Amino acid sequence: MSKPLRIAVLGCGFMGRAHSNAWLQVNHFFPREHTPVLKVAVARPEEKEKLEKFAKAWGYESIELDWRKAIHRDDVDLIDVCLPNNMHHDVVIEAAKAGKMIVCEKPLAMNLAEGEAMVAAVEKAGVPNMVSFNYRRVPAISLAKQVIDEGRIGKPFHYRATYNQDYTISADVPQGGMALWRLDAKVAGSGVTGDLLAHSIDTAEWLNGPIVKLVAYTETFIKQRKHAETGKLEPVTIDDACMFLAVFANGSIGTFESTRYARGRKNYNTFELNGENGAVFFDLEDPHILQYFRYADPTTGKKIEDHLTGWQRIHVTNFEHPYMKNWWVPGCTIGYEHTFINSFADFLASLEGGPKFEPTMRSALRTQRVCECILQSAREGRWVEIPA
Ligand code: SOE
Repeated sequence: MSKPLRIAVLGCGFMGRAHSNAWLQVNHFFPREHTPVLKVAVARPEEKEKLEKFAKAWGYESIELDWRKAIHRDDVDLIDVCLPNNMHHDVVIEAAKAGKMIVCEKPLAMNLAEGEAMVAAVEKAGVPNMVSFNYRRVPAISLAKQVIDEGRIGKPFHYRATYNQDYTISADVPQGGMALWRLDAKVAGSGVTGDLLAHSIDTAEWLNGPIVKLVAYTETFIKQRKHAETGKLEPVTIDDACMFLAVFANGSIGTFESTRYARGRKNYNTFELNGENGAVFFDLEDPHILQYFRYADPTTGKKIEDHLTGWQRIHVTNFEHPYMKNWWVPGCTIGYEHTFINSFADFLASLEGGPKFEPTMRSALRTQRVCECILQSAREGRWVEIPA
């Protein structure tokens, strides 16, 4: 029996669009009991015109310029937070008090203290919640998880991650405003650490278990940028680039690199895990491919005698691959927006007695903690142990 799930999406930017599309599409591909209804689109009064266009484009029933009012509407069941990071805390706490289900964009919060308060509020209210670390639901990344859990990699030695982009190289790029709030520490909390490395950490700990200690270095290449709101040249206080070394609880060691100054790299989110029996490699700029190197049989641990041993490029589009039987026929690829659809499909299934959805806000708090330790390590120039 179909059950309407009435949604308020807060924010009408890049993520507002990605989430609206996913709510509209999810039941076409993953039939669920809940039917998402785009009830109300919400933004600030200054964005009224943009919001009206957004609401029309995606078929929202109404708009609202006061987020508190939207949260307390009786005809809304779920609050979907697609707002800049400095809004997450207040909105999530209010939504939890109102007893609403919550979807929140990453990173969870501006900092650990905010994240802790948010988790306490949602757990006290007992409301279903999720944080949108959408890359877990790239089929090739889900397949990497399956390959690792099947023991095909064996004892892990090295984890290597990058998340590189190049859109802030020009000194003329301003900071702040609706388009570039990610460059303004007062709104974003941090730079590449919270924005990009949060993705890499969520993936790494999901695949390879917890990081126990790390040492980090950050750099801000351009020290002053014009602020889009004030028009004045202001200090840049985000990290433009961050690198860290990590030790995992399973004994493997890792390197992580993230920057917005890697000329030529647009969304170069990669990882490689090298173990005793095999290895996996993934690159988001080539998202349908999982590379797998098979060295030893996972059950016997014996080297596979084969003169064709080498890296396999697996085109992750077959029915037996994660999520793919709900999409097209083998060989037909899916893209960025589908990672959000796959996520909402799993979230709805979890409301209907399916497996518990991960990551919840509690799990995303762990990523927030690692980010906090990275920034602390970079500030203090030393190794930092990460509390479990
Ligand atoms: C930054 O450019 C950004 O849009 C991130 O905020 C997203 O989380 C990432 O997936 C793509 O890049």
